[in-house]
Amino acid sequence: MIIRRKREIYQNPKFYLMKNVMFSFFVLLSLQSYAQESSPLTLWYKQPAAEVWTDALPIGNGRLGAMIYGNVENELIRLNEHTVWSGGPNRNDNPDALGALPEIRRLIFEGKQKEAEQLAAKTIQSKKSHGQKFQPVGDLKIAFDGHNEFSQYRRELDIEQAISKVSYIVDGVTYTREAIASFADNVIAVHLTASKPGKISFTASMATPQPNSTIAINSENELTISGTTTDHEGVQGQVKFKSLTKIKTLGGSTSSNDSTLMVKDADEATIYIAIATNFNNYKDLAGDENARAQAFMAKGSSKSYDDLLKTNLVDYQKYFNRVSLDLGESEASNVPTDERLKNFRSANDPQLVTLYYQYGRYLLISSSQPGGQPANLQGIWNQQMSPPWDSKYTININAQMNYWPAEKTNLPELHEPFLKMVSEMAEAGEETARVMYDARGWMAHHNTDIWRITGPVDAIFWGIWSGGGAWTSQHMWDHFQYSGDMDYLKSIYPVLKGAAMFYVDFLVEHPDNKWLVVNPGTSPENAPAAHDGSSLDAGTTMDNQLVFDAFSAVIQASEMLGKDQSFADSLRAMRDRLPPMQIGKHGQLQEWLDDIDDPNDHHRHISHLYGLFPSNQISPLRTPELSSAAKNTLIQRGDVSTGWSMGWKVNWWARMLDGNHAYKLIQNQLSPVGSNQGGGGSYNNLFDAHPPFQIDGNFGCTSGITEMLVQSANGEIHLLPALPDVWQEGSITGIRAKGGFEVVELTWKDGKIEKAVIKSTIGGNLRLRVPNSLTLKNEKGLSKASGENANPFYQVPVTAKPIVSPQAKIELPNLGETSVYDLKTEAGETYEFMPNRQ
Ligand code: FUC
Repeated sequence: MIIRRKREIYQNPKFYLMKNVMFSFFVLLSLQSYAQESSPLTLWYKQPAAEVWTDALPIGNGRLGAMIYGNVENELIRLNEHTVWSGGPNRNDNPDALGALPEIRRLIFEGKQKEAEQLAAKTIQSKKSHGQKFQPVGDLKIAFDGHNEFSQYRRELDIEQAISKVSYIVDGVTYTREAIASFADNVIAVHLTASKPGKISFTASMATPQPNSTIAINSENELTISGTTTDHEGVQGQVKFKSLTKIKTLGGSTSSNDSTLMVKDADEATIYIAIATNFNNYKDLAGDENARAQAFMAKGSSKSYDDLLKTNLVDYQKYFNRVSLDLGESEASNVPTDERLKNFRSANDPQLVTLYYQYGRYLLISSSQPGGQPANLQGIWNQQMSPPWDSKYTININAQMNYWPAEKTNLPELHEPFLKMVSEMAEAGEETARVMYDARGWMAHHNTDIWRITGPVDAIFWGIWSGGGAWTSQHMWDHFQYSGDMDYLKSIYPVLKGAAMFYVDFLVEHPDNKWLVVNPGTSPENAPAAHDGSSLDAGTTMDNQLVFDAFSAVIQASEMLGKDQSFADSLRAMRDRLPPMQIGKHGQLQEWLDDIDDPNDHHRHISHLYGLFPSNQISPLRTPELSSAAKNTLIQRGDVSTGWSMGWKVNWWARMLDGNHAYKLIQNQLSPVGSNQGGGGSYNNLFDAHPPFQIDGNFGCTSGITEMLVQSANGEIHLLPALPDVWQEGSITGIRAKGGFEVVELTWKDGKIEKAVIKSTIGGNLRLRVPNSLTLKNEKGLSKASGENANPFYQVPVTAKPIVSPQAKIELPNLGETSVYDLKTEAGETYEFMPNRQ
């Protein structure tokens, strides 16, 4: 409270004099109780980030990103803008694919995968760009002469308010710095204050790793970086960017030289940063970066920091406050975040889980805003000209994982940049489907970038995967299923249909068993030893699951829209001819068509469990044998893995209804990087560590924690499906479920529901599975569930019966008791459920 009161007073200029007198008093008070007074949803540290980027703290507004180091004497703020990418509009298809396709298919069907791979390397692998690079803009450096000796240092990121703060004392003066990324005005604002007047003196300068750039001071006395991004793999760098930095002070004086702005003896100062590019869309770079940056700066800098802050709180909390999570408190939360991370495995610190959970939502709000680019491999935060994997969009898992929390954690608007990218890939990928595979519809390989390339990326081992269209378009289907918005379904139907259409032409009949299979296909990034290390195969389990989903979405959509019936019928017939899932001799879910999985394979990708999550083709309740096989596979692969793979595993164990195992993975993920014998973990700023930093694991874990508490994928809403022993009491609010439902509140005690409040936005049958028997408060109508769920958003396509190896030992899941109810709901009504204590 003290911190917030301080700001209210501070915001009003009338109080300025009074402020100076009272400020020291407040600061003294507040510093003493800082740890207790700040929101529990705060990352905080006792030391600056110094040189370590993954110690710095991220802010962003979906277009601009900044990493704030909190260094006392030499503050460093590393800047990003969402469209600063190397290269320019380009395609990377390889038209030689088409001629070689029959031969590659024949070789694979004959078991000559290695030969097929060699031929595909020559003919399918791209001879052009393998994707462009997301690049940094540069650094703002702020030097504070004489601040080398300081005390009472604290650095924090308050994710409830989206403010980064630094405070410390030098010579009896308390200095504070706050920074925000304004959503409404598209500037980053850094606000510098001191507890005594006239104490703010610093010099500000810029640096950039961009080679084609200049740094200067313009006629407005703004620090500028003007540049053009670099060429890469034969594609000319064409993104022009402009960064403007302006300083406004209260009191004191400002001056400048060629490349530095100086502030002397001011009472306070605000630094405004605006960045813009010429990027209009993936085909068009005709924008005017100078005019744009100037317009952002003019608007942003016309407002005081406090005005920007006030608006920002509203804009940010509009999203953030929709969900709250309470898993209890403990003493373990009283130390800085980096120490909590070290202690987490041995301490009971449920608030670190809630912090990490909400941090996933904070990061999505900060890196993905409507109209902007989707969060890439590093969200929107990157300091390197050549970041790992170009910080682009790997669409065989990583980019999708970024958006797993979007619908369920009540941020559906933030899904938009990704969904827009899917429609753009659908445009670009039509040519790829036609030129490379003579197929209608559209497809994408395993990576894309800001130019929406859909041709193969990287060596053929990785690049040949063809499921990018099938998987990413499921996000559109999901977005529809959560809202039930029929207009939206109409608008995306062509994209869904195009993704399915590709397979109508691309599937081929397997010569032995007559199944329809993807050939050449892969199970992303893995290869069975039996194929001489070649990843190429026909009818891999994940490919079959993806085609199943691509077809099923169109079949259901065509029913709902009452159109394309004969096309849907043809998809039904083809869907029936896909290979069923198979359970192999080790009791595993087979990754390949043949029973050749190695039970000692610990590969991070377990792509054939796509069917368990994010898809719903496998479930302990509906397909118990397959679920047991999936469990055996998960156990054989082991827990140790890269960060994103841990994030996926949290979701898998949640879907397996095993909360304790899911929690074990959370423990792994919330461990300092390096402590999981070769696996991933977290950096001090709670960024997910592959390692290196990849943001997908943050988002994956936020999704997984939600899946432990609320699921709606399997034909019903399941409350508390995978509660671990450590979270026997808690509450969550605002979680969305398919079919337009919102779990407005869910409170539990001793692992049983105390109260559940569910809102229906579009009506329809609510089928509810819960751990304890419930009654409906003040109302009638709750009945034991019977038959199929009549709600159209809860129709789960029937998974074919698996083929089971005679050697497989399968132990069927032993599931806890649950009650299942049906309730007919009305649009706009809210229903409250209480324990049935009779
Ligand atoms: C895939 C993964 C890697 C990494 C990269 C971005 O290639 O196999 O682990 O996540 O994407």
